[in-house]
Amino acid sequence: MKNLKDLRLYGWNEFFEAYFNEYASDGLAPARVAVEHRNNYELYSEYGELIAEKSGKLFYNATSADELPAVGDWVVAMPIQKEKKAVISAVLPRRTKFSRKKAGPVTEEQVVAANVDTAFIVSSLNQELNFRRMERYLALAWDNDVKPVIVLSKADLCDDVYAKLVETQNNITGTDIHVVSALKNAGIDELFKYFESNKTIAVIGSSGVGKSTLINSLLHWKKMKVSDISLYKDKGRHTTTHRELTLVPGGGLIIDTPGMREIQLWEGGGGLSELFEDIEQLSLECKFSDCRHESEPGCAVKEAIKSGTLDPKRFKSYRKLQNEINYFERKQNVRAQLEEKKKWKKITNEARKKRKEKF
Ligand SMILES: Nc1nc2c(ncn2[C@@H]2O[C@H](COP(=O)(O)OP(=O)(O)OP(=O)(O)O)[C@@H](O)[C@H]2O)c(=O)[nH]1
Ligand SMILES: [Mg+2]
Ligand SMILES: [Zn+2]
Repeated sequence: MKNLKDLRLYGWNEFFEAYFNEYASDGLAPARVAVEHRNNYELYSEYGELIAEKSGKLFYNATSADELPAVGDWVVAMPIQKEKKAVISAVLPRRTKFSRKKAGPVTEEQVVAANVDTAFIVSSLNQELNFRRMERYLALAWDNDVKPVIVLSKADLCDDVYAKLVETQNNITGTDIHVVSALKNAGIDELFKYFESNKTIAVIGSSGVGKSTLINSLLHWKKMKVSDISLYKDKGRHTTTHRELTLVPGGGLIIDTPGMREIQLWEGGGGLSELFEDIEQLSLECKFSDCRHESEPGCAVKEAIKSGTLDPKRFKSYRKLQNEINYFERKQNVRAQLEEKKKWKKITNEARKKRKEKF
């Protein structure tokens, strides 16, 4: 790679350029995070591939994990060309991101993939399909301005593919659904229509559903590490341990992610109303504008359930998602309060110290 035109193949555009201009001084270069390891990163840059560490300043100034570089991020790097290394000094603002709640006592955002345009949400056809989980992934994508595409994998291991496809179509609306067998390279060609030069696709889904195998098939079997299925019986095993961004032949980029055992929603809002447009539409007809669809009179949602036009199961999952979003919002507030407290404690301590010095 020699000039910025090449960086465009990796997703570089005016959006990032505008932010990078603030840093554009001698010795600093834009680069995209291709691989995220535990302690360092692999970057794509004008100088080729570089192994990079975070600068101390970036690390110590970060108040939460989501401020650190994630795969797909555009970063400001100081390349050490001779050694093919670099130091990352800043993360450019993200256009979009796919994140989840990080396990731990306090809710923390973990960015699974940054600057993603489309997400392939993969479920395996040799297991029972979990539509509630698919809905959560969809809501997560919509909330983050990422276009979701449902991919049903391992068609070769399923003998009622058509029935499962119809069942999925009945449960999931508003998004494309594809059936593939990566192992047999079946249904793969149709996925290429989502790839465009400089657009990024992330592959998301539980461990073992065949995300890496799907990417291998898209890359003509040249890249990802896949393990034997027998290993999956041993619970807790993830084959893909880091997140990785690769250029796809013919244009576009793809990000492999380690399987998520559970995804938790991050940020509520728009995604839910888009996913449950029918319910939102119905609530407009409720007598009270703040109707909670519980025991209020003139509730159009309850009426629709009674008359059979709204599946009560669907209403239940709407409720569940809504509660979950509320829960995370509350948890976030607690965290904000704690941080505020900590800040004031520091200020009072310092003030006290100063006073002591005076006397
Ligand atoms: N029969 C069949 N097996 C498949 C197919 N796709 C994947 N597999 C197998 O399923 C197992 C898991 O595949 P992976 O691609 O590693 O799954 P993954 O989703 O990347 O898993 P993690 O990296 O742990 O999140 C491997 O043994 C694959 O060979 C398929 O289309 N058909
Ligand atoms: Mg994998
Ligand atoms: Zn109502």
